[in-house]
Amino acid sequence: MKKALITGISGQDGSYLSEFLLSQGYEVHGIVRKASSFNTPRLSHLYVDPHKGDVKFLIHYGDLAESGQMTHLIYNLRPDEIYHLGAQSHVRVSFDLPEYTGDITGLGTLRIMECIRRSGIKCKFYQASSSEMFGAAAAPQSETTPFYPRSPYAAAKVFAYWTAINYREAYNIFVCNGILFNHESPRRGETFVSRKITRAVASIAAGLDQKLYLGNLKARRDWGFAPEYVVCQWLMLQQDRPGDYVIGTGESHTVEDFARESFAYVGLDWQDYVEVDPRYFRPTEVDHLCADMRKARKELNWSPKVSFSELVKIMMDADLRAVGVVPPGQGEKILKTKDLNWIQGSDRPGGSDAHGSSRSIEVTSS
Ligand code: NAP
Ligand code: F7E
Repeated sequence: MKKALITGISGQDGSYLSEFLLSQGYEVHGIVRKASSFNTPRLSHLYVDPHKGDVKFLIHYGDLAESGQMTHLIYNLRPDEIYHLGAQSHVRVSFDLPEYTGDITGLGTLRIMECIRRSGIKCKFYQASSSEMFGAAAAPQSETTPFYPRSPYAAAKVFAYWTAINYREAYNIFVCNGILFNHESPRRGETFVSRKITRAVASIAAGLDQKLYLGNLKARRDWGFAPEYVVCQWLMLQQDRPGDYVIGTGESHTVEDFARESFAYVGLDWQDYVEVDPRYFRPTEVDHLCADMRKARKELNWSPKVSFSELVKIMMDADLRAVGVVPPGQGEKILKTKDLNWIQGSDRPGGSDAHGSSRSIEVTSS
């Protein structure tokens, strides 16, 4: 049985990737930060009390700022594959916490690469690189487009990208960079613009709110559906040779488009509700990201099945249910047609509860 270790397992991608790997018969280990409050709502449905035996999903405490625990874990677990998804991943926040972002998002990768090298174990490594690294480079962006980072987050990811490649070349470690464009879902963090919009529209539709305040409405992003993207992370590590891949849909839309589609889904006009608050502007913005993902199409035989307007409907249905409104249901129907039956949360195809559970995961010592 293959063993995988996931950093950032409590995040959007980590939770979907766990479910996908479990469906493939893996034993899945993940690292979570110690918090004083409940920080694993995306994982609670996967948790099985280790006392029950034959458990395939195990959580360990760790922090990307601390290499001791990571070395201990990697050396003792000897995973076949490491998916490094942990990061301070919010671009706007990185302008306020540049040093912290550099430490966790940039140096965090170096720490894990060093753990692998020094522990001497043979494992494959996935680095969660980002389209943000392209920054001001003209769209569409491919694996050969030069990077032009426009935030501390993007600069940290460029450092991590090259660090990963250096360890591949210097120490012959199987390392892949997935250069993923924006991917969203009902599990997306609530301060990223897609989820901020769908949650606000659901609240407004439920009569709980009146306005949605946003920043730059003109920024264009290539938005895809997160469960499809974690499959690519796995696919990269199943290839005969390591490589770096751009993953996206090849279509871009503005923030305004996202708001328009979301409000229209519940029969509202976005212009009646959206106001611009310049406090959400960024010191330097990334205007246009759009993937040229021909390499992934050819080598991984992958292409996305969920379109932009389908993504909006899937997220809207989930957020409407979360505030107790029966949704139009188009998103839930779409989800059933996309071969994503490995999703286990309440946002699974055919599931209809609000996402999340209040069951805490109790971490045992590792
Ligand atoms: P996310 O939801 O923000 O999850 C980030 C994860 O990293 C969380 O589990 C978080 O733990 C963990 N983390 C943060 N700081 C940590 C620390 N000091 N030590 C250990 N863990 C820490 O991000 P995501 O959307 O799943 O994205 C996964 C990865 O892909 C990230 O590296 C992100 O930068 C990258 N990426 C994302 C996208 C996208 O559109 N989603 C696109 C390209 C690249 P807590 O739950 O405790 O905060
Ligand atoms: O912003 C604009 C904002 O924060 C998208 C991360 O997963 O994807 C994500 O980074 C756009 C930007 O994502 C608001 O200025 C307008 O132009 O949802 P976002 P991001 O910055 O693209 C990349 C690929 C990653 O790697 C990152 O980890 O939307 N925008 N108004 C707003 N953005 C936010 N957050 N909030 C607003 O009110």
